[in-house]
Amino acid sequence: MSNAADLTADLDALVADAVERLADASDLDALAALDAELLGKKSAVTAAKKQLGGLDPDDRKVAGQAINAARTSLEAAVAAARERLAAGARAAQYEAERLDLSEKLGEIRRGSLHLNTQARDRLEDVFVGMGFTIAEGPEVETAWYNFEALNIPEWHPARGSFDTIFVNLGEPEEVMLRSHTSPVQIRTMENQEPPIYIVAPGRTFRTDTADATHLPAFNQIEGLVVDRGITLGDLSGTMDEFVRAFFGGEVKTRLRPSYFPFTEPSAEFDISRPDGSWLELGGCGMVHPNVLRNCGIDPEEWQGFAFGFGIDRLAVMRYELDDIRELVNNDVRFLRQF
Ligand code: FA5
Repeated sequence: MSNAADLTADLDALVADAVERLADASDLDALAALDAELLGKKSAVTAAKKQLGGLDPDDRKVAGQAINAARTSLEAAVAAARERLAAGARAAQYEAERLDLSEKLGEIRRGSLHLNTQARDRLEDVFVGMGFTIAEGPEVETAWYNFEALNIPEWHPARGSFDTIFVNLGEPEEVMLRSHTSPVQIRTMENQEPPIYIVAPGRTFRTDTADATHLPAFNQIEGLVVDRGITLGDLSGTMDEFVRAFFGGEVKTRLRPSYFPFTEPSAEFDISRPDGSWLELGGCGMVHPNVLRNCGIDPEEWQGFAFGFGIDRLAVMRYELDDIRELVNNDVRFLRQF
């Protein structure tokens, strides 16, 4: 080193060159190598410091300040480069680990309510619109509610026609899966003073073998009206109004004389299919005086009508299905159509 002025000029050039190389450094490894080269034990600034002793006192002071200034500039340039590269590395990491939470619009598939649920909702809407309220009862019933209170004593042959599934509880044939929704009539009349206008949709069970029109677990909707001066005309008018609201204008209806122990007179209620044939939808009739008496209601003062329809069969009609079993096969290709 010749003198302080030369040293200062050399250091300025070193700093200028270093700033450029640091700006070019492309990753943190390259930066670490430059850091060692510019500021480490074998660096130019360290070597210059070692030569200070050979200078006269005035030059030494000037040179010392120049070396310190160069070191400060180099340290600042290294720190700036490190910050730049670290920010870049963080951004690259964020990008690599980013989760794509946006929706893939092409793959959205919206589910829909099961046909039975749609039919049941619609039934409820139609009857609520006519002033009825919704009632419910348990799916496991006793012989009293499922049979006896409905005027079907133990010896009555009609018990056999219900193909009942019994539960192994209590006396033999005492507890059962309800074979119809009619027990809800009894539970309602026990708990509610007339006038009564209710419908009760729900699951029902029989030992029936599944075929095109039968399921062992199916759904019914019960209707019960108890009021003063109710006649067969009210029943027939309600049925007509219901069919008009549920199916629209095209469906024809007919009442066929029939027999149920809990109604007198009783009828079977049929609706016309598109091919002209008739489908039995359910039974109906005027509530039998014995049933009213069993619930503590005076048949001299109050009269009523009741009906019980198969909801699954209503769904078959409404959605024009060939086979009631389609409702429970759980074939999504079928269910997606609705
Ligand atoms: C009854 O269950 C009476 N409780 C109906 C009733 C209520 C009459 C109130 C009078 C007053 P029935 O056994 O006919 O009646 O059944 C009524 C309807 O349930 C049938 O018309 C049919 O639509 C439906 N149903 C009966 N068994 C099945 C089955 N296995 N699968 C699908 N639907 C069925």
